[in-house]
Amino acid sequence: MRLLIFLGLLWSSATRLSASKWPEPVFGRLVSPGFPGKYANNQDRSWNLTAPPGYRLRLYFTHFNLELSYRCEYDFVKLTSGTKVLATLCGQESTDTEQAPGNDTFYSLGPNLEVTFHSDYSNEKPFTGFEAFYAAEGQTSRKDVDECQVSLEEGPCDHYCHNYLGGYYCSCRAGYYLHQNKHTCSALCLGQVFTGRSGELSSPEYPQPYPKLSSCIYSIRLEEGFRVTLDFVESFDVETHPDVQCPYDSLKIQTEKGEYGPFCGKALPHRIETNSNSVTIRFTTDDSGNHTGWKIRYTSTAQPCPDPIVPPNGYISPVQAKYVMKDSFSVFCKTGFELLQGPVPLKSFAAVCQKDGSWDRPIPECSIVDCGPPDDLPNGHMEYITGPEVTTYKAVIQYRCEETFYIMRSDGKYVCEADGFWTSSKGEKFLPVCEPVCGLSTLTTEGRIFGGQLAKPGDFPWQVLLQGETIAAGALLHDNWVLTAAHAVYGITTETSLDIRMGILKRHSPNYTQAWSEAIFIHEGYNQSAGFDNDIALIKLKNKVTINRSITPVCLPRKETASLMRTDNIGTVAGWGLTQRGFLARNLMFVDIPIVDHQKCTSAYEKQRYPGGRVTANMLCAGLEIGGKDSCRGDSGGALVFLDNETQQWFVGGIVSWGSINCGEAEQYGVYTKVINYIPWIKNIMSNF
Ligand SMILES: [Ca+2]
Ligand SMILES: [Ca+2]
Ligand SMILES: [Ca+2]
Repeated sequence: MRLLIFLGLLWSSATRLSASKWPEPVFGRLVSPGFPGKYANNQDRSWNLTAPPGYRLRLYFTHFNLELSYRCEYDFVKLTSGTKVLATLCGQESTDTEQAPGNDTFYSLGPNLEVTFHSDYSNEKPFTGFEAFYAAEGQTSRKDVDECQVSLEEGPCDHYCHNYLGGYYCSCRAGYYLHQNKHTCSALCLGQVFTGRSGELSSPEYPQPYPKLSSCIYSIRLEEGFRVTLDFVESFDVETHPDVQCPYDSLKIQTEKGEYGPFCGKALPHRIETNSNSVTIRFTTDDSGNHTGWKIRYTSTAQPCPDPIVPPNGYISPVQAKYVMKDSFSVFCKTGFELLQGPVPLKSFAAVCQKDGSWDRPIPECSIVDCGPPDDLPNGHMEYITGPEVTTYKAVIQYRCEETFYIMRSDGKYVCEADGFWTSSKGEKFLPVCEPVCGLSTLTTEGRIFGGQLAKPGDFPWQVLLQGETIAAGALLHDNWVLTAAHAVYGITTETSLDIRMGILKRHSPNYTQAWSEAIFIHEGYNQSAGFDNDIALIKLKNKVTINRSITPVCLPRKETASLMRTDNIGTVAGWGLTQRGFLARNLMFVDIPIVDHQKCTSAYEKQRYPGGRVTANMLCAGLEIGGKDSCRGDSGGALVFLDNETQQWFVGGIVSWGSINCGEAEQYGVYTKVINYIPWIKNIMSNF
């Protein structure tokens, strides 16, 4: 039975074919890949279309948007008939060198037409490609009825009409679909959602006539707390009937609380206060009429929050006439003021209006920045300039160092800045430094006598007593370093065993200032068994000592002071070393002694062999040719000082190093480490440790 039916079907279609006035109609639609979306790169498509013998093919475009390139080399649609290229198309509109189809209709030469689409490897922006329709048509007298060839108004199709031999069909533009009646283009207008706090919506094509047989739904969806207001604007034209309410086309508005409409006619409907945050608008049309539709502008409001009160010394942003739900404002303080919520400082502040019309947090205040009590300055003090104990923004204080013994390199003026830090006029946020003044002494150079004398208080305030297994001396540098001879501290391994005393004249005085060494630096060129070259060392103290009349550092020589240490210039050396009577001195003694010609001193020691005694360029000699005045054992490491005439400060020119075994011997001299040769070594250690 089934076979019979099948044969019957075959027979009937064959009968219809032969009975047909026309050959089987050839027509169709071609689109670029992905149409109506953008086409991809590297696409190649071709279509071989064939008309029945004696017929030709007609092709035209309803949409064309390809990348434009010179001579359409990148992307193109090519139409070929047999061996002849009919057209190579690209771009959107024709230019001098490239062709776009526009409203042109293309015809094949003979029955064959090949359509080729090509896209290259890139696109500067997305392109939507093309849509084309083709159909076979007669070249002979057997003419088809062209159903599309009537005036547009009365045409059988809403959008596009496509004729073919023995019939026609309709198609629609993007955004529409062909209604099942085959000629109406219904709008695709479902599910449009608006979430902005205001906006506009209108019927499709507005202000052109709206499409037929369409059912559109628009939704306004705002957060809870907002209330939507609808205003019909510009024009309103929806098909109506004099007796029946909106029987054809209608506009209805719906909220969860109620319904408005249906609306139709030509009068603008009144404003609608929906009192809702969720509004649905439905628009349905029938299959006839030409009406321009409607346009709605919607706005929304919410319960307003009270106007924010600007705190003194602050400002708010943004400034608005009204603040409603979700609106926010920030508070900023003027320079020198900071946000304070109760006792808590805030980095920033922003309040948000809530749906019940209240702000979500209280407004903070702008409190003046307070830098707080300034730090104490070691060896100095501070004065309030702006007012007693005023430590707020722009307050000024003045640091000063203790007079005479300390000096400040900066002006010591600090201002409380907006960041809450006391800041110097150079922008520094750390304390100034009170540096000890060096080389102050009560010693005078008037009426110098070349003989051992008792030192008076304040004469040698830099003099340091090093009490180890033997005694030695040193000179205070800055307020935490002692300069001495390498041989005086050589071999001292347990550094704390070095008992350092300052501020004394009597060696056994119980009233001394005690210091301890933190580190000892012996010159790397010093070799205990190879003479006294580089006989220099530095001791770093554990703590800074307080500078006063009896403890003051000695200065280091300046470059310019080299001229004060030439032959016959007089230096002064102090110490508790062996006296002429052969005992260690109880009281600090000093002698004034002239510098001796270097050559003379060198030859003197060449004549008499002293163990390891060779005078080098790193040494100074001082003493009297007749002998008698000299430094001696126990004085080692002490400073040979000179007065800098220009600054009236004493500096260390030499360090007691070595000499004849019989101190004060004639034609033998005291030998001192030449400090000026070691300035870079001293400064390097003092600045790095
Ligand atoms: Ca391309
Ligand atoms: Ca036709
Ligand atoms: Ca209608």
